[in-house]
Order: sequence, then structure tokens, then C-alpha cells
Amino acid sequence: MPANLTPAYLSAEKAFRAAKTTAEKIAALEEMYATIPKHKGTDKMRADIRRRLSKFRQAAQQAKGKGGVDPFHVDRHGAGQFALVGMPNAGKSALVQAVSGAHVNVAPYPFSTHGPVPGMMPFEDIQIQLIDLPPVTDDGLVPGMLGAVRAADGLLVCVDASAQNLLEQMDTCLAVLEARGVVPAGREPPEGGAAMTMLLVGTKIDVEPGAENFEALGDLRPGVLPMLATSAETRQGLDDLARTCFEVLDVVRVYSKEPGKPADMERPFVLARGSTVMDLATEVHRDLAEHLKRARIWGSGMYDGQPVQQDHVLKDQDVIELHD
Ligand SMILES: Nc1nc2c(ncn2[C@@H]2O[C@H](COP(=O)(O)OP(=O)(O)OP(=O)(O)O)[C@@H](O)[C@H]2O)c(=O)[nH]1
Ligand SMILES: [Mg+2]
Repeated sequence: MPANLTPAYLSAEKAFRAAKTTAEKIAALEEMYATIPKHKGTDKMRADIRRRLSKFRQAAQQAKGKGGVDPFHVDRHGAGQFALVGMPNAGKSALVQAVSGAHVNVAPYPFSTHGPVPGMMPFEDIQIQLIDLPPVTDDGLVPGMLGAVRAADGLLVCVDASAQNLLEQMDTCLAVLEARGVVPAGREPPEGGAAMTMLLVGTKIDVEPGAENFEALGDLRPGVLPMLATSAETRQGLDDLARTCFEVLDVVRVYSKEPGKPADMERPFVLARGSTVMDLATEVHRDLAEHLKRARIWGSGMYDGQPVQQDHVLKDQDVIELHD
């Protein structure tokens, strides 16, 4: 056994031995994997942790099929899902409340959020789901939280811009994520990890000198993550936040139209950028996709009602008339 195992690793291993439920075992193994020193001498141990993790994850998946519950699971709604990650008191809950009106627990003391709380953030004619989460600390994540983080389409890394330790907040969040295999998009994730879209959200810029601090952070670490300055109090930056979330989701809104009827402009279909007329038909109705004969488009760069092929790539806010 290599002699250089850290106290954090040993305590995770102890937690694993004490774990009773599969979820506890998974959480402990994730923690062991995050804290084990990474060098040749631990190759075998790391492979063993990965093997046990996949075994327990499989068991959890099967249990879920039989009606077991994951306390961190949130049903997906809307065009995409962003999870909020930040240190205690960063203003995560206040932000979710301000943009969505969700009933989250906003409190002047840290560790006020214990489980995931979803809220819907409107953007023009669609909604984007935000998930308020318990805080990240130097010790890591609440057991089970990593699953909610990885299930999201993107992360809002929240830092209290009005606090002195702004840089440390960001570094801690990114380090805790990276230790668990989650790195910002554009970087190579470790084996079994994931590269995720992340935005750095500065909160409380209404509190002096929050706005200034946040700008200074941008100068200090240029280009680490796209940055957005916000205030739940004055609502500064909240529209920008919604727009930016929409943009990084990389989706298009498409309105379907039945022949001879006006388009349904109330409820767009939301499809991944690059989707085609056929993808839309499949989304509208499987039968329609099977019997699709013709399609016409009203949209950018086309004349109104121009016929389009099934493999035509859709743009945001196109209107498509489908004929079966
Ligand atoms: N002035 C001002 N205060 C804010 C703002 N956002 C949050 N706060 C305050 O900061 C404190 C913490 O906010 P929360 O939203 O509960 O923080 P949190 O990140 O959810 O905290 P945990 O759940 O403990 O991780 C509360 O007293 C909020 O009222 C803001 O934009 N402006
Ligand atoms: Mg909270």
C-alpha cells in the first residue's frame, strides 16, 4: 500500500466502509477517486475504485428502474438545465429566486440550501431550468451532488463579487469540480470525467465594490470562463444571464405550422443547433416524420413559403410548414 495517502482519502475510505446505501457508497467512492494521489503507485487502486464505482452506479441505475429515488434527481423541463455551483452565501438561492420566482431558501447565513431546488428562468418565448444546489466547500461536495452537477447542460459558477475572497471562491469551485473530473468546456477531461459549459456569475454587484472587484477578477484571470455580473437585488445583469444561457445551450427555436393555419408562435420546439426539417417532424409527431412529403419555410435568408428539403438545417426562429 503506498504510504502517501492523504487524510482526505483515508476519511473517504472510512466513509466507504461505513456506507450502508448504494448512494452513500457511490458518494464515498467518488470522494476517494477525487482525493487519491495520482501517480504510478496508485494506478491499480484507481482502476479498482473506477471498477467499484461502475458496479455501484449500475446497481443504482437498476434500483432506480425499480422505483428507488435519487434525492438529487430533478425532472428536466424547458430548453435546458443549468446547475448553480458556489461557496456558502454566494447568492445562488437569491439568484434562482430573482429570475424564476421559485421558492428557495435565501438566508443571511451559509449552508441554507440542503437539496436541489429547480426554478424556471424565462428567456423570450422559452424557459431555461436552473437548479439551486447546496454550497461547495474546501471539503468538496455534499454526497450525491456530483450527479446533479453532471446531469446539467451547463454550470453557473457563482461568486460573491462583493467579498474580499472573490478569486479564492472561483478557484475553490473550479478545483473541487476538477478533482471530480469536471473541467470547463474546451479542456480535455480526465478518463470518466466531463468537460462542461461553465459561466462565471458574479453576484451582489449592487454591494460596493462588487462591480469593480468582479472586473478586476476578469483582468487577473482573463478568459478562464465567460463572465456575467449580476445582482438579485437590483436585477442588473439578469436579462444578460438568460440570453447567455440560451446562447451557450446551442439550440434553435422552431415554430411548426399546419398547412392553411397560422403558425403556433406560442410554443416553439427547441432543437439542437444543426437539426433538420426531418428532426423537427420527428419531434412534432413520429407519424408525421414517416409520412412527410413536403415542407415550406418562413425564415431568415429565404423567401416566404419557400419549399425546403428534409435535410435542410434549421435556424433559430424559423417557421416550418409540414405536409404529410
Ligand atoms: N445586496 C445583495 N444581497 C444579496 C444578493 N444576492 C444574495 N444576497 C444576500 O446574500 C445572502 C446569501 O444569499 P443566498 O442566496 O442564500 O446564498 P446561497 O449561495 O444560496 O447560500 P447557501 O445556500 O448557504 O450556499 C442573503 O442574505 C441574501 O439576501 C444581491 O444580489 N444583492
Ligand atoms: Mg442557498
